Amino acid sequence: MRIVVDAGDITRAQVDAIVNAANTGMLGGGGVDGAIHRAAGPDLLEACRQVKRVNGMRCPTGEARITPGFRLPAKHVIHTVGPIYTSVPNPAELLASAYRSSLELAVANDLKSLAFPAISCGVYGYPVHEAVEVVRGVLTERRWPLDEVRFVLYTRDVYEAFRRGLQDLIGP
Ligand code: AR6
Repeated sequence: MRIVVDAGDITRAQVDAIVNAANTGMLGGGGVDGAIHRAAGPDLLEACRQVKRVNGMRCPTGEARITPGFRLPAKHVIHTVGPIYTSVPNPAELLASAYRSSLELAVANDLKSLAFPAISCGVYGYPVHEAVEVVRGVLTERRWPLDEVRFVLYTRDVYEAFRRGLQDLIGP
């Protein structure tokens, strides 16, 4: 599996699925979530509304759900919810679970390429250097039967932290 770290806007990524850093209600928001909904068009919101709610949540923290990508170049969106860093006793476990659930859902749907943003590293306040260590752990905990996992990072500091932190895993 090739691991790629790119700077840029994830809504333009040409992969089988892009991952959205959503919230448990899954009806849109700011940051990367807002950008993905704008680029995909209104059908994405409707598809999210159709996702079954359990205990009032469409996607509990650490889990993932899949929808079509509609107007995006990516055929699918995998919505996951990372932890609010200071609101839970076990943020690393929940962040790992968000990445792992997204990868597992991609595999279960026979997808081959996936692009992630820096989940929880925006308004949810996860320190980026700690987040990169969590990402490393999930990427290396098992063999993932995918062709490519890409990280598309929007700000320079986050991009550089991912590049440095995943240096030895990044393919040619
Ligand atoms: N492409 C790639 N990354 C982006 C883009 C983009 N177009 N736009 C922003 N980012 P955030 P969170 C980066 O706040 O911390 C939403 O309101 C951004 O710079 O989007 O998981 C949801 O609805 C940052 O590095 O997600 C939730 O309520 C990273 O994406 C809440 O925010 C994640 O920042 C989730 O918070």
